[in-house]
Amino acid sequence: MSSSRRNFIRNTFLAGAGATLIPLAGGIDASAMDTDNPFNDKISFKLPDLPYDFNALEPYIDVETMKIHHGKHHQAYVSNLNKAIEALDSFPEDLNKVFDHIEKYSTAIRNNAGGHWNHSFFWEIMRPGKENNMPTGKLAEAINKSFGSLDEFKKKFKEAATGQFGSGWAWLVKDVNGSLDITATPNQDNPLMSVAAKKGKPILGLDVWEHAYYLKYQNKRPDYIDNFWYVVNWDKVASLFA
Ligand code: MN3
Repeated sequence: MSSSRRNFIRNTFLAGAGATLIPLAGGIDASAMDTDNPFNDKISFKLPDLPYDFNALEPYIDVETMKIHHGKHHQAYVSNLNKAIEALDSFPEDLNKVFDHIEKYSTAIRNNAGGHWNHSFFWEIMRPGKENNMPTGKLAEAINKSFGSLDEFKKKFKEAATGQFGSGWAWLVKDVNGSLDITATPNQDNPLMSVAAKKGKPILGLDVWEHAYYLKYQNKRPDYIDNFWYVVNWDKVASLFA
């Protein structure tokens, strides 16, 4: 395949990753993109745009936090990932392939590939806040089946999110049997990684690093978690669950 053709596909893929996250969730097979070369020779990851304005999640998540979180923190994961893979001969464009064998990669790649994927995901599963924001349909049924009720689910998710010592993430995952489960991961790990204590497909995730909430909530992580429920994009979560 010519390099211009490959670049076209790569740029299309990256645009899609930011907009829908479907490629990140496992849709794209890098080997299908170029049969001669299962990996692409020069990969460069890019910061996706937010799917809404920086102030769109106010008052639950403040504009300053969003600007720094996206423009500085997420950008740093992208830049450091690009730096970490610079010397490698090849690197999969589909981060799912990296997460499947994360133990084979450096700590820098683990942290920054995780950071890039996790934040791209996080932006997508939020939207401008509203009262009585809750899941519907099959997702609501599955939550009730797995946790007893929405309130019980929120309680268990909050326990996981507050219980994550130091920096990390809380997740709602769909496991291999299609059941819902809650887990937490340290640093920028996620449940797609081979090393995860509980593996599954993330359908909801909450960043509980202090940089995600400290400007507005200081040490009150539980208040940040309570307010997160107003901005969850349940339609997106439902589409990831389906
Ligand atoms: Mn973060």
